[in-house]
Amino acid sequence: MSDALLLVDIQNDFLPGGALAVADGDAVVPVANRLMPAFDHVVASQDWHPPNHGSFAGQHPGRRAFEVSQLDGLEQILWPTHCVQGTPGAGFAAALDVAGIDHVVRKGTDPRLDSYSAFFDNGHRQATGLSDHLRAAGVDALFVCGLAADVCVKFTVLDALAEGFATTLIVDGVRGVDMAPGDTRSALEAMARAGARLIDSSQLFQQI
Ligand code: VGL
Ligand code: ZN
Repeated sequence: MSDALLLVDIQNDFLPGGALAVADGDAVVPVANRLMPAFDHVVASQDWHPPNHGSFAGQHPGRRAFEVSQLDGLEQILWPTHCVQGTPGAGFAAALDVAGIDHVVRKGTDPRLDSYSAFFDNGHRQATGLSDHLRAAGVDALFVCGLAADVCVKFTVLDALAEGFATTLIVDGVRGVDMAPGDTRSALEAMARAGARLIDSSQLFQQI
C-alpha cells in the first residue's frame, strides 16, 4: 500500500487578492512544495465552476455574497464568483510546484451542484472519481493540506475518513475563511473527532 498527498484547491482565487481570498492563504504553498517529494502520489483538486454556477451570488438576483440560500434543494452559502473554468483565478497558485502533481480532480462543474469535498458533491449525488483513483493506485493513507480549512478541506477530510482512508491533516498547510470567528478552529476539531490525525509538517519530516 502507499500514501498520497492531497492538495485541496490551492488556486489563485483563494489567495490574498483573489476573488474569494483566504487570509494568509499563500502560506500553504511552501508547505505543499516541501511535502510533495516525500509522497508516493500527489493529487490536487481544483474548484472548477462554469460562469453560471449556482453557488455564485450573482446568479441569485437581490442576494449578496455570504448569505445563505438554496440550490437544488440544499442549503447553499452564496459565494462571490470564483474559480471560473479556464480563468487565471482558477489556476494553481503560481508558486506551487505543479510538476510534482500527478493527478488533478476538478469539482463543482455542474451548475446545479456545489462540491466542497474533492470526493463528492455537497448532496453526495455524484462521486468525482477521486476514491477510485486512489484505490487503483493502492493508496491507504492520505495526507491533506490546502484551502480552505473550514470549507473544502474540512469536507474532503470527512469524506476521506468515511471512504476508509487513514487521513492526516497537515495543520500548518491549511488556512481558513473564518466567515464567523472560530470556524477554522471548529473545523479542525470536527476533523479530529471524526478520526483524522492532526499534525504539523515538521512532525512528518521527523518520522519519514
Ligand atoms: C471553497 C467556497 C466555495 C474552497 C470552494 O475551496 O474552500 N470555498 N468554493
Ligand atoms: Zn467554489
